[in-house]
Amino acid sequence: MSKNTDPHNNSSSKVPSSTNKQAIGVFKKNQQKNVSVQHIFNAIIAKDTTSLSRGITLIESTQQTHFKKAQQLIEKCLPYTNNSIRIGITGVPGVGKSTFIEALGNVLIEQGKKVAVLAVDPSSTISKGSILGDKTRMESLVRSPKAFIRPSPSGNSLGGVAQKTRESIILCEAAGYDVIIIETVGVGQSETAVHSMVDFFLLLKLAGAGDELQGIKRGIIEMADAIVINKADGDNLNRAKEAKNQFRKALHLYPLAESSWSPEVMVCSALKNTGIQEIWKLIQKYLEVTHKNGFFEENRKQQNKFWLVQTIEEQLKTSFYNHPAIQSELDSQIELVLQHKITPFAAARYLLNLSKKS
Ligand SMILES: Nc1nc2c(ncn2[C@@H]2O[C@H](COP(=O)(O)OP(=O)(O)O)[C@@H](O)[C@H]2O)c(=O)[nH]1
Ligand SMILES: [Mg+2]
Repeated sequence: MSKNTDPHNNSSSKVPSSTNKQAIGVFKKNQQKNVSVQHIFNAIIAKDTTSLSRGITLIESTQQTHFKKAQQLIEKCLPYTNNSIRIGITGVPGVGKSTFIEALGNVLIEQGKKVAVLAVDPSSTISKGSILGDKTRMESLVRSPKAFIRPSPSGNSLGGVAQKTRESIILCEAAGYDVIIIETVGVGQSETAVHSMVDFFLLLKLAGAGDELQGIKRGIIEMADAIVINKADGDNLNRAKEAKNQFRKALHLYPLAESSWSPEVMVCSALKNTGIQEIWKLIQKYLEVTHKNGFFEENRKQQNKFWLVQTIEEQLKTSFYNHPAIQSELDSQIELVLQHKITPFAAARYLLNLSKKS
């Protein structure tokens, strides 16, 4: 606590009596704003969602003072983590992710579980929206005291946004959420980022016009623990079943994953609430298999290692580009390279050396 806001600090008693009331008012206001990390932590552990939101806001903040507080908060929460199931959901906009999360979330809540939903949406800065902006699709989850829904943070880089989500998971776990669902749209590398922070990765698809694997990034298929064809209802039901068979055949061509889990293909209707229970059973089966063969634990360890390296790279990049010398020299070096006066490598070396000088 800083000197000015410390109630035990003698200097506060030196405030002239005429301004005493005012000073106390200001003090109270500041105190509200600057709630201590310990206070937020205690409330998070006590399952207070307002404080959980406040903690995540600290994590998402770009202010240096908030950054320090956020790191202290995360450290305090760490011993209370690692006891949730983390599920990643990806798919193109409109495939039904939000509707699906609502349906799955309700199944979990009925079983007495608490569910948190977070989002990694690298496009939200451009669209100024969020994939969770359409909270109407999650109406009953939004209303449930057992669910916590947090829209995507905005940020300049996917790495930054993803890291904040990764840290937010820690707070959600400390607040006692049993299942954490991370939603992402298939933009850029966001699937890779989400894949590296979840235990189970689910790809939502629509039945196409036959050639099911067309237009899917190979990497996503390799990451998926399940492919679920949504909107298997009405006229679409048969096409969805056909698509399922095609995917099943295609998946046989892929080598067995490290988890030794063979990805499953299923159909569901998030809207009509069919097939959702089966998908939850599948996820439980996956957990059983991977707990037994040790992959679950090993995967989380590897993910921690990944985030360590990722964070270093992100921080190095940020501090490099924020370095005053780099900010004043970068453009002229680029110009020299464009004019063929120096090579890109020489320019890079020069700038890197420059950034090392304080
Ligand atoms: N028929 C049908 N429509 C669905 C289903 N799931 C979602 N939708 C509709 O598809 C549209 C997009 O859903 P949404 O959940 O917002 O997709 P997201 O962009 O992937 O989050 C909405 O109009 C939903 O009502 C489904 O299982 N069947
Ligand atoms: Mg959505």
